Amino acid sequence: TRDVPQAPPVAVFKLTADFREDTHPQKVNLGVGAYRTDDCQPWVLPVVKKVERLIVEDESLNHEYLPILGLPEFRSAASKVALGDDSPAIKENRVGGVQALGGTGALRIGAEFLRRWYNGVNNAATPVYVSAPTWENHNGVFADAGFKDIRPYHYWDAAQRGLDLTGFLDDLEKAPEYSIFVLHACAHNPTGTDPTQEEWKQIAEVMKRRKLYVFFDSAYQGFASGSLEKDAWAIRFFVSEGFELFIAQSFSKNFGLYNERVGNLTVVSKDNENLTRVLSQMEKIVRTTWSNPPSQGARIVSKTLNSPELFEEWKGNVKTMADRVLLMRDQLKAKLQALGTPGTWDHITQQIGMFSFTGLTPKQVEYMIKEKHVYLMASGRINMCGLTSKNIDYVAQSIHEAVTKVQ
Ligand SMILES: Cc1ncc(COP(=O)(O)O)c(C=O)c1O
Ligand SMILES: *[C@@H]1O[C@H](CO)[C@@H](O)[C@H](O)[C@H]1NC(C)=O
Ligand SMILES: CC(=O)N[C@H]1CO[C@H](CO)[C@@H](O)[C@@H]1O
Repeated sequence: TRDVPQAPPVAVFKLTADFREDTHPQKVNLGVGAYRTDDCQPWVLPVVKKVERLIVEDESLNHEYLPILGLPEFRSAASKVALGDDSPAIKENRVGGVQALGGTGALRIGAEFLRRWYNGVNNAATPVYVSAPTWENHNGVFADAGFKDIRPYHYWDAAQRGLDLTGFLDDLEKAPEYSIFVLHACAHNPTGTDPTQEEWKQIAEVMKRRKLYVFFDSAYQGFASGSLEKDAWAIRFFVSEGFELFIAQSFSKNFGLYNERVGNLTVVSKDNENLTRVLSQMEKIVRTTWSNPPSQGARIVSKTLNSPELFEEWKGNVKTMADRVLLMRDQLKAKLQALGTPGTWDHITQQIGMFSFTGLTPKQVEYMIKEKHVYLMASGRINMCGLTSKNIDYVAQSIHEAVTKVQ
């Protein structure tokens, strides 16, 4: 083991560790990607508490192994969150789900499948495109699944603080046929900037014409707008356009089940026969990866989704979280404008989901951390849920100082 180099820490967890050690009374953590209440506390969704009690009382449940592909009622949950109740693809029996360990696990087994089987066998050389910037784990997940050619595609226009649609479309046009594109289904992490419906249509048109593969990452459904339907618009549009695709669904954020590792890899195939073969290979991959998935989180999610009353209650809980984020966006923008902080701050309310890409430079971020004890990612990304009615004035004042004092 003398030759094992020390790996660098994962930036976002390192930031939280530094925050914990900070003893300043006004310190604020805007780093971590998890929901916080207005008292800065993690939130157990009331519907989750209720279902957990039902599970404890349910004498029919046990701790036997689950099937390799997951809890059957989770894999087929009646409400069909991502695709919608009336999805023709579901009626045509060409959609299947694989329970996975969080969104990350769904990405990983999907990537593993594509490397083994997509477009012929052993596709290590197929280009995989991820947005610039993206959730940093996308690179690692596809690299560890064996892909050798991972490339960025244009996404963020720093000058305009918005989507670089021209660059994005251009990269789609130029990518080799059959390249794989990882698309954020909604609430893009870290920029909070999504294509509009018109822009998605243009993206889909090029992807279809150029025979590019769509891998949706859906980690924030419900968080962007408060509506599950609205946030699934892009996914449902691509499916209606006849794409074969994967969707890595995470229930970490919208159920607040971060540590239970609940995810779903949705496979949309051309027909049922093809789906069956794909799932048979998925079973092989899962068997050697985690063998059988854990049950508690999947039970909570499927019990909630399969009961009309609990489902309604859950949607209300999701909206509570989304609305708090929207309120913090309005207030942060208003406070910066009231302070006369140089620059425009409209992007704070134009961006959606948990994160905002503030536009603060690495030097300004350093000032925020060192001088103001406000912790955020070096990219300038902040978690809107880290803001509360108690700390928002302090944060706005700190941003104002950073922008006016540091270039
Ligand atoms: C874009 C994106 N994809 C996937 C994930 C992973 O979610 P999970 O915790 O369910 O693995 C995250 C979590 O931060 C994310 O931001
Ligand atoms: C998992 O994916 C399958 C296929 O899309 C779907 O039928 C099922 O409802 C999904 N499960 C959950 C919990 O969303
Ligand atoms: C539409 C499509 O891709 N269908 C495929 C399903 O599987 C059969 C059998 O391998 C193929 O011939 C089809 O092309």
